[in-house]
Amino acid sequence: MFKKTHDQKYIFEKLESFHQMDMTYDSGRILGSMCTKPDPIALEAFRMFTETNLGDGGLFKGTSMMEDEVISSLSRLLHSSEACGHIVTGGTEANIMAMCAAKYIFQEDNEDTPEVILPRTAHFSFKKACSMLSLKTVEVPLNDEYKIDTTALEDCITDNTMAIVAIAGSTEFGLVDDIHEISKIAHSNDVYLHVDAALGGFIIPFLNYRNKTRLNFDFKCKGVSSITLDPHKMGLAPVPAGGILFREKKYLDKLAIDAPYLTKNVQTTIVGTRTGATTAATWALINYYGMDGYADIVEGSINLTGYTYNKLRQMKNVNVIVKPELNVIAFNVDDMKVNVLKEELFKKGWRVSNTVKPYAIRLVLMPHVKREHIDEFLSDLEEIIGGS
Ligand code: 0PR
Repeated sequence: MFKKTHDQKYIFEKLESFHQMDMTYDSGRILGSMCTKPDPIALEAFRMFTETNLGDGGLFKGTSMMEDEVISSLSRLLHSSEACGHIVTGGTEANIMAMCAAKYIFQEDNEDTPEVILPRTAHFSFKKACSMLSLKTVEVPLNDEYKIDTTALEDCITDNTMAIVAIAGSTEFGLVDDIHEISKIAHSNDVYLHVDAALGGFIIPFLNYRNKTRLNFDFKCKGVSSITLDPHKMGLAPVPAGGILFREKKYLDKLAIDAPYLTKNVQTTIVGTRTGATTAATWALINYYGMDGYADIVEGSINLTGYTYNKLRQMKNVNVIVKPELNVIAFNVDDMKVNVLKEELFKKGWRVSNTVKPYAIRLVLMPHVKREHIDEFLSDLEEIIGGS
């Protein structure tokens, strides 16, 4: 028996008091998060694999096999039969891996500073990636719809262009760039194209499947080299679950590092020791829900987004910035500063986020947000605006 400093009762009471301070998704009050309450089946699977380590995959052969199966499923979801990649910690790590692979490819025949073309709507993880990898950023302008202006894209390409980044579900507005057109430009100029579908990757395929949208964003587009898609966003997996897929194994192989003393002597991830638990959670979710289950979940949130959008548009003095394409809505209010409105909403218990260009309140309607929460939110909003 080891000596203990405190008994279990004390430990768990303390833990409970920390937990009490947290917001919960169940409250329906978190309206600005791209994460959501993990699905029970995912949690069950997660618990089964907490001692696994994909960083030493030879010890955990079943877990490694499971990761391969998850990657194959995601590859098929994104219209490829041979894409390869990993389940990682999130969209940030996935985006850094893509930028890293693109840099190594660029450096095979160019010694100049690599340039990355990206829109200002790109997530700040690209700022991290560009800073860590010493990449120069070139900002491609947006069109009136807050999407990459494809007519301006070709002018941004130089001999030193390392990659173009396009977004399928932008952080601020949930908008999808014209990836079909961008892919054509990337392909004809022989430039690496990374699609950040951290949010949209677990939404768009299911909307397309139900014929609700016809958005081309994946490996069907010939010029797309890699895609980020996160199970811990609309995939309903617990954090930390991101996904990175490369069109061909040769791209992933650029990241290979020898680990000669381990059971698998090569690693192609940034992280060394890494859990298999989120891979198990993702495996369980994909195989449990399949296309129809996910389509139902996604449609629920998209329909609620449509409902909220229509209600907001009917409200006096409310301006919705752009018609939502996925599950994100940004709006502001005449004669009321966004930070004031955010503060008033905060006082009423709502946790919303905001966009910057233009300033607006941002709502992300994840599956934990239900119609009754939205109705209550809208009524509080009405009251705040009425009293302004
Ligand atoms: N790419 C896009 C398009 C994103 O929106 C995000 C994060 C990332 C990449 C990075 O993903 P990770 O955060 O998994 O590394 N988007 C969310 C956001 O900034 C992250 C988030 C999630 C923030 C939940 C707050 C929150 O409560 O809104």
